[in-house]
Amino acid sequence: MSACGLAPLPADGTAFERFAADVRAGLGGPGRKSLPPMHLYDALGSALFEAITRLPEYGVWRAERRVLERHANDIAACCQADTVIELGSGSATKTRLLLEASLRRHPVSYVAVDVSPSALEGTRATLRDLDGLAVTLVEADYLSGLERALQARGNAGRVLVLFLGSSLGNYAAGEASRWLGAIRRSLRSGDGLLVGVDLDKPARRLLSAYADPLGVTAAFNLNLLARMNRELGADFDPSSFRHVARFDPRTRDVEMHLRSLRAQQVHFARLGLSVVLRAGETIHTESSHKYRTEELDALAAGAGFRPAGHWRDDAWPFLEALYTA
Ligand code: AVI
Repeated sequence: MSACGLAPLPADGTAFERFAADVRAGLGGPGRKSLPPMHLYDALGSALFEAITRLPEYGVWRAERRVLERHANDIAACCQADTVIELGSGSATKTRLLLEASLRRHPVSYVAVDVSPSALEGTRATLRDLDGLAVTLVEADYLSGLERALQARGNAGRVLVLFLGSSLGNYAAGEASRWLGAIRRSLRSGDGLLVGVDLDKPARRLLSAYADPLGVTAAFNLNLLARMNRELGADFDPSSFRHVARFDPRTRDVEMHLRSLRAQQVHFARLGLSVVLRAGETIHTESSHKYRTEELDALAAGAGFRPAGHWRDDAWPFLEALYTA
């Protein structure tokens, strides 16, 4: 503990500055309160997300694992990548299936990019015993991590970028196309991009995935308040908020919010910031878009990618799509 009784500042000053700036922008102004979903993933948030992937109601993770269990060999054959760069590697359990299939063909290096050091530790542990795989871990946000990984690629070889787990769904529509454009501009012709997205499905199934009966997703969401207390010196009382999941069939987004159960004022000791919440007011913490296949193809084409393969899970509709730069 430091002299003021707060936990020490995070070692990475830029991560702290980014969190502080996002809180000022998202909670300090007069409009709808909102925080970027990347801040859900501190060490505890990453562990809670791992728990979510094991919930029977959250079909997303298992659907992608089934696709990779069935089709990793075909995907590896289509890509022929020498270097695999994964954005948001998490526990890398599913990635391992693809790396094993690639290593059966030729040597591969793997670069994992994640904002969470604990997630990168999980990546390392999962891949520790994969013979012949050179692993590099990059603790960074996706774009700067991708740039760092590509700087090290040298002249030869083909790169495959992995963006799995429906992480693209956490970007707003305009942001998703800008993001795919940024990836495309950083790649060379012939490189690949493998994207996994959750597909549209009935609201009932989606809502039970994002408001599970055990309350694991609620804890994942409420942990953001606890994180602001720990890192920014805020005085949120998490018991005066409720996790809310809503599905909007027009946008095909599942939205997560934290609803304030009473009128309250929250103070951030480290930011010199006070935030007023009305009873019933919400903080939007995540949108999870549910794609259609043609929608993803159009987005990728708009960014300059050509389609190279589609693999689907039908039990929990999910799409793994390969594109070539
Ligand atoms: C990481 N991301 C794709 C997950 C999703 O489904 O949008 C995060 C998540 N939020 C609630 N449950 C899982």
